[in-house]
Amino acid sequence: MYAQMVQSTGKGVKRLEEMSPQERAFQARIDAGEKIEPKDWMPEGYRKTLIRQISQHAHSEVVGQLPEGNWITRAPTLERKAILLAKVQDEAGHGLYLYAAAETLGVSRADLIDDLLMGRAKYSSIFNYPTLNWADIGAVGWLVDGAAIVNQVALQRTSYGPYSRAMIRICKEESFHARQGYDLMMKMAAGTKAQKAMAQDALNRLWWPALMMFGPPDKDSVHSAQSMAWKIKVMSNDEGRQRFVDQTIPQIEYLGLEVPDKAARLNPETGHYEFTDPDWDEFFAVINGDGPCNADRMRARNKAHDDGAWFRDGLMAHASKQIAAE
Ligand code: FAQ
Repeated sequence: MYAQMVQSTGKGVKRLEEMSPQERAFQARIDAGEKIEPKDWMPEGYRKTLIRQISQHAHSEVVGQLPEGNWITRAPTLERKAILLAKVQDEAGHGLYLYAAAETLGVSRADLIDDLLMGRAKYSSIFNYPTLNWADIGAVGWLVDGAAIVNQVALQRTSYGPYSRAMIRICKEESFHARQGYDLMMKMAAGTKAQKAMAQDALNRLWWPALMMFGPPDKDSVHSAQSMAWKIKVMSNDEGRQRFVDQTIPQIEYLGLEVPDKAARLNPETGHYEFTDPDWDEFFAVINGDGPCNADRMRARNKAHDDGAWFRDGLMAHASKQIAAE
């Protein structure tokens, strides 16, 4: 089913002979590894693709606060609560850097947020899964931030200057997120039988959605070819997924947990793990609004936005008074 959907929207790369002289000069700058800055000329498709990707990334950071935010009041110790609070706050900050980077492309943050709240914009599929037990908080930091880092480290080399600079800063903070997640998993895996079972359960449930974070298989990816030619993306979806699996399976073994994919095997010739694909029909259902928590997430974001109206109004009133007094 999903293959049909992808074929109907699939796109290739614009060939050199189809480009205007201006587009060719732009492509030459990209090929030479130059960064593109907000005031530079850019093809409309480049601008639109960046707005789509950066804003979806920003929405993911903001919606991504919800599954973990849900556990702040239930963190088992003061130390864990302080760590989780700091992490969730960091995600809000990442959203802000990314909205600011998108705004350099001539869109307004208010419009982008409106797109999210009205269900017109996507955010990462992973945040439509629930966090059911305390070990999920460890697994989110370890697996979700871990997968995000694999992608974001590559995105530090993206061709658009403001996005690349935002990624450099975000990656520093994400490394702390992943480490605190793994630290929590180490405690749970080395704890009582019940704690170890919670850790395994969290891993079993989040493994497949974490693999989906990298997007559909390369052969079905709509945007990859053009985005990679423009170096908006510097790594393919399958490459990212492979890197993540290669780094994570040894970490699972170190924890003494079982790899959820019973067929996963290290291929000694390639040095890479062979692994089972996640259920791509489930992935497309989730990104099209039909995942376990899509409705909850949208309700929570809309409520937070409505509840914050008085604060935005106050800021605007204060700013108008200051302008009037100048
Ligand atoms: N979820 O043609 P492609 C984080 C959509 S990190 C939802 O392959 P593309 C940190 C895609 O938009 C997570 N939708 O797409 C954190 C397109 O639909 P469209 C966020 C997905 O863009 C941790 C369609 O499928 N990171 O939040 C997903 O070339 C913990 C076809 O796919 C980023 O956003 C998905 N997983 O490659 C926060 C990184 N995958 O737009 C809080 C930047 C694909 O045409 C707590 N983004 N789609 O309607 C990227 O690198 C790329 O956008 C990919 C997808 C690799 C995600």
